[in-house]
Amino acid sequence: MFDIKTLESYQAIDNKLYQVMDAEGKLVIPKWKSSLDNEQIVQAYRDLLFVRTADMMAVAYQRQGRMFTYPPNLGQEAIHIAAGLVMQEKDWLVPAFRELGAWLAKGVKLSEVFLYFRGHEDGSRFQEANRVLPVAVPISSQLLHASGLGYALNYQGEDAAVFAFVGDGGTSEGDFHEALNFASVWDAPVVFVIQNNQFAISVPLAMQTRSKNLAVKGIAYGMESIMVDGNDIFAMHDVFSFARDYAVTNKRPILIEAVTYRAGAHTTSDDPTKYRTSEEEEEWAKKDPVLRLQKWLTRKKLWDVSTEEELIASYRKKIDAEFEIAEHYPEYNIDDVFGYLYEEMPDELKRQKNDYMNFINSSGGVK
Ligand SMILES: Cc1ncc(C[n+]2csc(CCOP(=O)(O)OP(=O)(O)O)c2C)c(N)n1
Ligand SMILES: [Mg+2]
Repeated sequence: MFDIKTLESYQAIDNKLYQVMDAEGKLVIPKWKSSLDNEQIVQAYRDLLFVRTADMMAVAYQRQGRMFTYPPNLGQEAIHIAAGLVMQEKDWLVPAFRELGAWLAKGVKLSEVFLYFRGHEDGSRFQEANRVLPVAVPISSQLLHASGLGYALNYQGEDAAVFAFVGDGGTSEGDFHEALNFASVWDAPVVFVIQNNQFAISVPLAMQTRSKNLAVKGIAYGMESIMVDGNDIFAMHDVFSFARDYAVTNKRPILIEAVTYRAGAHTTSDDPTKYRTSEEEEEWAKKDPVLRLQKWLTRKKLWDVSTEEELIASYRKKIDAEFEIAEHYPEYNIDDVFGYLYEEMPDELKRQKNDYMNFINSSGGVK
């Protein structure tokens, strides 16, 4: 079991990485036992396949001109599914914009995700999800909200945690440091998760920081921190389970660096061949989180790979149906885009609205 002693033996300052199974799906910690039973692990694998399929289809919808933009999750899914297994209903999820599996686990509908990336603000008005903030595009701004939520949980005497996500690039923003400092000083139960996917658009990690790793940044704020293999769902699940318990019991924040790789483009507007090599991509493909769990399950005779094609075909149908909902959702009212900010619209905003109306008229109604 992962406990405080385990945490102490994986000091970020020593550059230690917590890993349970290697790229071949073989255990690197002898006698390790999961706190999940076999059925839960198989379900986690199915969930990994589902989000991977949905993610890849989202890219395809965008390529078909049916969605404006999309940030692929490819290669990072184990982090999200592991978080989904640990987060409880009363916990808050504070996302950045690349955590599809975690959003779905919290009850966000796939149709809402598609609606959001089709540019409709109702995609952030979750019908069934509890305690999830909307996607935050301004990098790291969400972490301040997370620390505030953690403070509020304490103030209201609730035993719950906040799961807050940020990217490696986000750790260079002032908001990251302010949020960590605030959470530590005010004992906010926030599980900060850095998804270190090695890139901030085209900026590689080596140009982002001179720190040994990103987990060490927590030390300066006096909080526990740990570096984990983000492509190892068992390692992520162990650490998330510990971190939630630690945050709620001790009313303390904790910092997790999940080391992974953004196997896809930054968004559908990006071309990674301009700034990284195919050799690097191939090296990381060998560490793929879905394949890794598949290998573990197959070795344990818990999974039959020959059933996968049919399963994925059934997922594709479900995902298409969710997309149809988003595609046929009522158009938004243009007045709502401009109308909420001021009691009386200032001239500059009137001008912008006018320009926009002219654009729509000239584009044949395309917003
Ligand atoms: C404050 C701010 N600056 C710049 C941008 C433009 N931008 C969007 S994503 C991104 C890179 C983010 O990298 P990282 O934090 O590593 O997250 P990742 O995209 O890798 O998940 C940048 C610079 C932004 N959205 N907000
Ligand atoms: Mg990144």
